[in-house]
Amino acid sequence: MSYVLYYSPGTASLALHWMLIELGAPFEAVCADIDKGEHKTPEFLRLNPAGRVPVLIVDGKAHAEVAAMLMLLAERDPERRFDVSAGAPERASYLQRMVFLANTLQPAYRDWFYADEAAGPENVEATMAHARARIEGALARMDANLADGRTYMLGERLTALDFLATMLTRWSRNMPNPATSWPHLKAYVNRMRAMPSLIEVHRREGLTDWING
Ligand SMILES: N[C@@H](CCC(=O)N[C@@H](CS)C(=O)NCC(=O)O)C(=O)O
Repeated sequence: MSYVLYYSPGTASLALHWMLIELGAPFEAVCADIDKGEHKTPEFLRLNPAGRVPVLIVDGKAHAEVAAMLMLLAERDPERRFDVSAGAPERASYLQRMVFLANTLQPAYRDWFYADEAAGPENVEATMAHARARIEGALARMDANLADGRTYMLGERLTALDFLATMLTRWSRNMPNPATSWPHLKAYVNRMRAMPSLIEVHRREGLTDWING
């Protein structure tokens, strides 16, 4: 079971890159640097017509969408270490939170980082203000979820949800209110940042900020 991951440093591919390392799964990492436009080449567009990273090759077929691929990798792991299977008591929370991150928090970041996309270059300021409010609202919800003292997003077990959640907290690092402004999220982020596999993915992607606090 070998995978190929097309990634660009520090982007939406990081969660998958990190999970592949943590799983110890055999994989090849191919850099498609978005700063160099390598995600818009005809070869890359054949893999993902949307021209976005990540792309994960599974059994010879290309797939996109980081949240979906995290869940897929988790369920394909023979030991299902980070999976929350159908029928598990936390299954509904797992699905709800994964989808919340993927379709509420992540698109708000898209508006923050690609602020001319939603309403044109003349509305960048307003787009960013709205995006910031949505991001902060979502981070506040994540913080509230951790207020009962749980170690991970779903409780005491690391799941696919944590790979997505942690990556998305990282994206706020240069914002006026980074995720670490919320006390429970700060403690969570610090726990996750101590994971050797998260440190390792930063090393492999050549990233030095955020991981050291
Ligand atoms: N919905 C996609 C979004 C992926 C995405 O937006 N990737 C960004 C990097 S974080 C990208 O490829 N940006 C380059 C571009 O849009 O041109 C996912 O969750 O995988």
